[in-house]
Amino acid sequence: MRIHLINPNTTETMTNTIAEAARLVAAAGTEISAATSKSGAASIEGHYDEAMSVVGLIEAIREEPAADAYVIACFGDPGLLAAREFTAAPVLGIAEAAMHAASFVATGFSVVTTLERTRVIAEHLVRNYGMAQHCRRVRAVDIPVLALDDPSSMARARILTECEAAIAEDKSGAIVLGCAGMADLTKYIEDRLQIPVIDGVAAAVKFAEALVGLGLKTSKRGDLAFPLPKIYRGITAGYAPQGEGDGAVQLSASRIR
Ligand code: 2AL
Repeated sequence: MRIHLINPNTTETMTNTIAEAARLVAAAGTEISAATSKSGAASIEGHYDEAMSVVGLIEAIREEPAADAYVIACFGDPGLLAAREFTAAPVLGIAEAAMHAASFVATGFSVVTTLERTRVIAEHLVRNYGMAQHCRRVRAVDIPVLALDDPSSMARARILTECEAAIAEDKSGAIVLGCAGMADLTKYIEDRLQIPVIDGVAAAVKFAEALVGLGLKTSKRGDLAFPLPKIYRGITAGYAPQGEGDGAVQLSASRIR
């Protein structure tokens, strides 16, 4: 099977980190392809960044209609339900996948994310996903996404300290890493703290493999049915759904490039 990973931000180096984390856990028969969004923000850290990322995300799915499943590799899970409307293949968000995985291995978990403003987005997801009973707290280290890789940000040490606080203060039994750019930190933190540390990229890949293995597709009954064909105006004109296609809806031929 092939799982197509989409980094909905436009930073290629981050896509490489994400793809590496995915390939480390993928089963022998699973091929991981990875794409960086062609439009939108260099990092997604707020509601506006998220909204602007959705067209690039849909474009990335449209370009790979043959994938067996898709993973949206950004912790805000931007455009998750829109993507599920657009294709019949399973679509996994990394926040959703990580929180569910954490709830299987601990009665309570903490999320450790990047910026303070991003913390609110994660809190909204906790509630939307029905995870409020399992998530004890969402914490932020106040490091921008693109600074995670910069040694001067001391990201590793600061994230580790926040995870220690989650264990001591929140009494959490597991940690959910709240950014796709933290995908390479799982082992580092787990080795030091000896509790389950969940990277959503890895969790989403394994859940995607399970769903494909079960032969499950996204339901096309009700609100996740393919988008209705209709007129779209302005800069979205090229994204007007034309009706059902081969796994994904056909977009208008006048698509703006
Ligand atoms: C993210 C992420 O995973 N990628 C990105 O650009 N922003 N999320 C976050 N919580 O900082």
